[in-house]
Amino acid sequence: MESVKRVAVTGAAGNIGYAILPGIASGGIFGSDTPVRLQLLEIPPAMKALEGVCMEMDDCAFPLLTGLEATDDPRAAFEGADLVLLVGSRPRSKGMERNDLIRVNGPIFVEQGRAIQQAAASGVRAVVVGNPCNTNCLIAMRNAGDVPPDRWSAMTQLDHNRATAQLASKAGAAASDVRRPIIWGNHSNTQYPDWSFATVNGRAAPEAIGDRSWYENTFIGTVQERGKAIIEARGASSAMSAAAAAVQHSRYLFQGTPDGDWTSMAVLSDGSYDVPAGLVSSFPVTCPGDGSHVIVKDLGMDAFGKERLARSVQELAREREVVADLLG
Ligand code: NAX
Repeated sequence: MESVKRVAVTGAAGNIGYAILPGIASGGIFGSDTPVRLQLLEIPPAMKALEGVCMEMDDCAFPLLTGLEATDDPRAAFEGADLVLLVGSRPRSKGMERNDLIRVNGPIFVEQGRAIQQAAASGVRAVVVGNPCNTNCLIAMRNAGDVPPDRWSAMTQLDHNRATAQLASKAGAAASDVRRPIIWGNHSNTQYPDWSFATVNGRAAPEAIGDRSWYENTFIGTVQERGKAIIEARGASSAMSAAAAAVQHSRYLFQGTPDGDWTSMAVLSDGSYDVPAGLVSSFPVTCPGDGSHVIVKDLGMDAFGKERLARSVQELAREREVVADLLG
């Protein structure tokens, strides 16, 4: 048996929180030989619901779960954490603009960034799911001075999986036959889901599918707007698929991406692909499995792709301006 890993989850009584805990407690991130301790954070009005979630977790009797703690104090939740999943945030309410949401949620990530710096394990990795996740990640990172920026990422794995599923369905293939799609930019409807380097059963996706018009007029919009379509159909936002993606993103960090493949993650730009350094943008990344991620370099993007990415990056730059005073 490996040593116990401590995983903190914020917003643990929410939709995604409820769906993510079994995946973590059954070894989905660190593997089936590594016991985990869960440290769950909620706000005071949700503590009663969290109590119920903990009762259910007890009733699952997961063999790998060696501890379970519920708290409304961020420092207690992040104490000694090896991995922090920042899921909790306020949802967008009716009539709220994206900028309002950014302003409402920003302070949560200032406080939680500071608490991670103060309390988490020295090698902590933090994964931001709560929206707007790229900018929230930037805020938390900038308020956690001693935690190096390469320990942070925000989740575009769900978008990556949505792109994979759409390509597989169009090609009449299985999801496992599709490799190397890319999500570029912001986790918003300006993101650029890119098939240029994807393969289906080893064949270039544009060639295997052979329908550029479908790519430009259907695929990109379907992936960008998938979250909205789920809300319309289910009456609630994606939770199962988001939770599965967050477990997968974290597993890649700690166990590596598959050989010859990459995934998409929003990470601090180093200036690659003309994304200004200092923005948190989605890129193709590989993970060696030690908690780190490496941006895949020098892919030759075409003019269409560059223009799409630039549009999303402009949105990220505007979001950064909206929260400039929260960046520590
Ligand atoms: P819910 O509203 O069901 O749950 C959020 C939970 O966070 C609530 O229980 C709330 O009490 C808690 N919370 C609020 N403020 C908190 C704080 N300061 N500290 C700790 N907990 C706090 O939302 P849910 O459907 O679970 O979604 C959670 C977040 O994920 C949202 O911001 C959502 O937009 C975002 N998503 C991100 C995705 C991504 O791909 N990056 C996809 C799915 C999802 O939309």
